[in-house]
Formats: sequence, structure tokens, C-alpha cells
Amino acid sequence: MSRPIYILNGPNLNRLGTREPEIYGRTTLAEVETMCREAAGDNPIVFKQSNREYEIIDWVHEAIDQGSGIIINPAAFTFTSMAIMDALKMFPGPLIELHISNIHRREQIYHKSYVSPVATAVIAGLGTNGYPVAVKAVLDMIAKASVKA
Ligand code: DHK
Repeated sequence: MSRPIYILNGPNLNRLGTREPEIYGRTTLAEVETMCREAAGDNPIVFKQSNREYEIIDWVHEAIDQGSGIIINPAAFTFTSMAIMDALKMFPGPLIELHISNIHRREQIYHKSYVSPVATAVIAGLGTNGYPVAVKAVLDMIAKASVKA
């Protein structure tokens, strides 16, 4: 079986659907997981959410050992966590930083990401549709890398 893509979600995203719907929409995190599984087809994914920084770091370490790609919405940890950045630095595969909202169009505090400098790519502002787009992009990068190898 091929190595799974890890899709990791940070704090407060467990409230997706009711949390500030004018910014994040009404789609729930469970519905986002379904969208990702549909986009991945037969390719395995690991879909996780936590409000705890250490748990997200542990899942990044797991992805380093067992995964083929990472899609991460670090939520507020994007702007605070060097620890998550340091963990992501060790991941050798395609890494997409994802935000439902366009953080660069929001308040200044949402502009400096610790993750962007270590990411392969950044998706922001596509709403929850950004997740299946990211899944397709990671699968494409994995396929291209395997052709090169
Ligand atoms: C989600 C959050 O929780 C915020 O802290 C980020 C991000 C934006 C999002 O757009 O998905 O700033």
C-alpha cells in the first residue's frame, strides 16, 4: 500500500461550520475530510485535527516516518509556532500550507507565517475547497517525483 498523505488541522478548526461562518463558511471539518477522501480516490490519507501543539508535532514526525505528503492548516499556530516549523523542516516530501481564508487580506497579525518558508506551496483564500485542490496537487507532485526517481 502506498504511503498516506497526512492532512493536519490546527486549533479551533474542530468548530468549522459554526465558527465565524462569514470567514470560514458553513462546511464542517467532517465534510472537509469527506471531500479530501473523494479527491484522494484510492490513495490513503490520514486526516487529523488538534487544539494541542505537541499532538500536531507528533503527527508531523509520524508523517516523516510513514507519509508521502503533508497538507497542513496550522490555524493560529501558523503565526506562533517555531516548534511546528522545525518539525516540518524535517519532512522530505511535498508540503502544502493551507488556509481557508486569504490570510494576507486579513489583519496584520495574520501576515507572518512560520510555515511558509518551509512549505513547497501555500493555498489561501479558496475556502474549504482549498483542501481537495491541495490533495490533487500533492498527488501530482508525488507522481512527478516518482517518475524522476
Ligand atoms: C484558520 C485560523 O484558525 C486562523 O487562525 C488563521 C486559518 C486562518 C484559515 O483561514 O484556515 O489565521
